[in-house]
Order: sequence, then C-alpha cells, then structure tokens
Amino acid sequence: MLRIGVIGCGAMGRSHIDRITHKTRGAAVTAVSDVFEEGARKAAEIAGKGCKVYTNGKDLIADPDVDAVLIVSPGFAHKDDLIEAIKAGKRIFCEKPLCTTAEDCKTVMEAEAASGKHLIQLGFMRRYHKGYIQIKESIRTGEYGEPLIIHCTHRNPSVPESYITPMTVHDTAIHEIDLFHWMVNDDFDTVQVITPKQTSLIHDKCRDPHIMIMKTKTGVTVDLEVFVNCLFGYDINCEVVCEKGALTMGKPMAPVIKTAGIKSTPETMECYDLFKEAYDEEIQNWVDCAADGIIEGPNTWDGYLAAVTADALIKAQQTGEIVRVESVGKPDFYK
Ligand code: NAD
Ligand code: ISE
Repeated sequence: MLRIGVIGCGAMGRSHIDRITHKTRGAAVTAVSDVFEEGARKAAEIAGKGCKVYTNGKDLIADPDVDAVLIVSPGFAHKDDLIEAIKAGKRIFCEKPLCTTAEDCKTVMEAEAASGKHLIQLGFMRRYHKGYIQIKESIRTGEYGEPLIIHCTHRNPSVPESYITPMTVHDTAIHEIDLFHWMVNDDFDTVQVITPKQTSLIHDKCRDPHIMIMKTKTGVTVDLEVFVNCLFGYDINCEVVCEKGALTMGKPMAPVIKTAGIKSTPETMECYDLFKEAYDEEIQNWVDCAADGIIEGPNTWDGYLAAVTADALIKAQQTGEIVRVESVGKPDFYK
C-alpha cells in the first residue's frame, strides 16, 4: 500500500484525495496539508479516519507515514516542496505546471538528477486521454502522411480573481504545449501571441482571449485559442491536419435532448468531467510504478521543456514579437 501525503487541498487536491480513496488500487491518503487549516481538515475527512492534517508541506514530507507526495498547491508554490521531497527521497506526483518559470524548473531538474533517482511524475493528464491517444496512434501509423497544422481551442467557462494574464500560458496553455510536443514528437522552436478583441466580461487582471501560435523545429504549426472566460462551457477541441487526412478528437457521447421546442446537447462545464478517466489513469499509473521505482508518465524534463515554451509565450504575449524557444540540451539522466 503506497501511503500518500497530499499538499494543497483546493478543488484539484480534493479531487485527487477522493480518487485515491475511492478508486485507485494500492494506495491511500495518510496525510494532507494546506496553508488554510480549515481546508485541510475538510479534505482529510474525504480520506477518512486517521488521515493527518498539516499546515505546511515540509512537516508532511518529513512524516514517516508518508511514502509519496502529491503536490497540488498552486504552480507558484510547487518549487520548495519539490526540492524538499527530492531531499527526502520521496516519490512525487506534481500537478502541472512543474514550476511557473523555466529557471525554477531547471533548479528542480538539477536537484532530481543529483539525487540519482527518477522521482517526479507530472500531471499532464491529457497524455492519458483516449481521444488524444487515438490521434497520436493514427499519426504514428503514417497512413495520413505527416502532420502539418494543429487547430485547437482551450476554453474555460470562467476563472477566479486570482487568475492573472500570464496564467493563460503557464496554467492553461501549458497543457497544449506539452500535449502537441508529445503528439508529433517534435520540440517547439518559435512562438507568437495574437490578441484579438478582448471580452469585457472578465476581471481587469486577466486579458482574454488570446491566439497562441507555436511552430515546431520541423515546421508543424499549432494555432491555439485560449478563452478562459467564455461562459458557455469547458470546451476543448483539437484537429490535426495531415498531408492525407484531418484527425479530429472525438468528444464523449452525450444525449441530444428535445423538449419544449428546443433540441440540445449538454456541454461539459469542467475539466473534472471531461478528463475524469485521464486523471484516474495517470494516478493509477504513478502508483503502479512505485514498486519498481520508475516513472512511466510525463517527467521533470517534460516539465522543463514545457516551461521554456511557456516563458517564450509569455514574452511574446508581453511584446507582440515572434520569440525563439531556448532550452538547455537534454541531460543524460533523462535520455
Ligand atoms: P485552488 O486554488 O482551488 O487550490 C489551491 C489550494 O492550495 C488552496 O486550498 C490553497 O489554500 C492551497 N495552497 C496555497 N499555497 C499553498 C502552499 N504553499 N502549500 C499548501 N497549500 C497551499 O487550485 P486548484 O485548482 O486546486 O489547483 C491546484 C493545482 O492543480 C495547480 O497546480 C493547478 O494548475 C492544478 N490543476 C490541474 C488541473 C488539470 O487539469 N490537470 C486542473 C485544475 C488544477
Ligand atoms: C486548470 O489549472 C487546469 O489545469 C485546467 O485543465 C485548465 O483548463 C484551466 O485553464 C487551468 O486553470
């Protein structure tokens, strides 16, 4: 039984605690922590009797009843707990982003490499989503020729006041940054951000929407609409245009409802619905690999690589320029 300590008991933290407690095989949540004590107490109730409550990550990481740590605090708070957990030699699952800057990701990557053990799996759960796996597999067969263009949208119904403009990149677009590099097996080379007419319906600390353009080293070009206050749904779409075919991600089946003269289909309203199975799969995979001490899912290098592209996109967002993505070479430890 893998005994897991969860740091960060907000919406995603509670979702993972519920998953591990009720679905994941071979694991249990033995401790939780949150800077907001009341939040931690409520989250501990999901895990059930005996779950310990802490108000800082350091104490939770040091607990001998914690074998592995799940970091689900906001991105800006990940680095210190990652370093602490690496020092303690504990297995880690870290929600995306690894850290909010490439420099911080590099510090974490160097600390992990120095420890000599692969400890971190990153929460890029879309790699576990059936729809994306099917497209990656279709590309791999070669039947449709080379991928050329990827059109995609990442729309959220709304975001809180704490969500500010750069988060459109390092909290939201970070999913597509990782996903498409993985899907076409190529690294990003240049990026650009176009700011269309802005919605008047969002708070003034976040500009919205954006069109983010990312070009890989072989020229595959991704155009991504990020619209985080679209109001109507959690609307994620993707079409990969290849030389001999266009591959569109399938959506889960939903009923068409006819009533009172209206025909309608319910729209997904949150990531917890659309990616439910993907979250289950990524956590199960992380737990299953614990006995062998390996990481099969996205790792620290993937987190760093996504962060260099995110840094470039934030610069492009601020300057309006086309920005080159600069990265260090892949360390031998991650080859
Ligand atoms: P949230 O704001 O709902 O919750 C964050 C929680 O962390 C709060 O309870 C806050 O009190 C606590 N916190 C803040 N600083 C802390 C610290 N230093 N130590 C411990 N707790 C701290 O945010 P959320 O939506 O739950 O997001 C948390 C993480 O999960 C982020 O990294 C986010 O990007 C990620 N996330 C991923 C997905 C996904 O689709 N993979 C979806 C949602 C969130
Ligand atoms: C959130 O943190 C997530 O990861 C969601 O999947 C994403 O859609 C949202 O924009 C992020 O804020």
